[in-house]
Amino acid sequence: MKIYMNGKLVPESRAKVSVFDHGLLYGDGVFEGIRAYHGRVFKLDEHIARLFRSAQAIDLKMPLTKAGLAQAVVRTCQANGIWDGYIRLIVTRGLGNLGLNPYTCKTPQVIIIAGGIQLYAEKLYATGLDVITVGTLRNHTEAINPRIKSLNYLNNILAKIEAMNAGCMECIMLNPQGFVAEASGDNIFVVRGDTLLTPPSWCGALEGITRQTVMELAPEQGLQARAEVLTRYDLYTADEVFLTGTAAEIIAVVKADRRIIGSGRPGPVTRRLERVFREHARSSGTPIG
Ligand code: PXG
Repeated sequence: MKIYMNGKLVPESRAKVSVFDHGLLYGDGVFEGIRAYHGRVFKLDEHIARLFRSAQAIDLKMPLTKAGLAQAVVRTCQANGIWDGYIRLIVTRGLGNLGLNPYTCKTPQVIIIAGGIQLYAEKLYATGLDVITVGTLRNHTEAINPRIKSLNYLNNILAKIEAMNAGCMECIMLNPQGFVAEASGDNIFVVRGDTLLTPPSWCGALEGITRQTVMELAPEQGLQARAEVLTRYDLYTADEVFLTGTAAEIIAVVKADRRIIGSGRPGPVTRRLERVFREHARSSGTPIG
């Protein structure tokens, strides 16, 4: 595998990061997870735009332009013969010293890994997920804003640990006010009749690219979609619940806190959106060439 590192494609064995990189020392950096479907990079410009916003939010100056970065992603896919795959785009604060001060780091490191993807087992799409709401609250928006897709994922990992130890693959995180925020690595939607509801970003949700795509596809399916404040009541009383994310795409949630949601099986709206999303993903995007 060839890894893109700061303008060069290097063999995996030489793709090394310094122990003084603040990405390692402090989780100081930002990233994106992107999919390639059928020889095209899905929503590349949207991912790059979000990465630049994340970088701006942590006062990290991107060392290349959006167009330059998009080209680097495509180049990395080409070099690895990627047709269907998963791309991890990482920007670390770069080399500094052992102190916190980010301004000792002169050059951000840009790393692109284009490889395969580990997905939820197909069976889970057929049965739906069983989730719990966890005690670990989503970061307060004025502590680490969840709109920043940063390398500091401990908040999500602590939530994931609770979920795994309770025998669940995913969990629902609440924000400090008790409102539903998102899952540990996916956004959440509630289906109520012909309406899709998802928490607004100020409730602690990442502005997910898959979430946005679902909201754009909804009207063609006769569905309304909007951001709304949600509580656990809304999960327990929903017709259907599903999660969205680059890796998961769309996956049903059929149980929350041991309570059965709707029919207890992936519902018709979720199944239709899964199909429509897959068709859309496989027929759009930036050609790898
Ligand atoms: N919320 C969070 C906290 C995420 O990390 C999403 C929502 C979905 O956003 P997109 O843009 O992908 O629709 C994510 C996605 C994993 C994993 O292995 C998931 C993500 C990042 C890293 C790993 O599940 N992010």
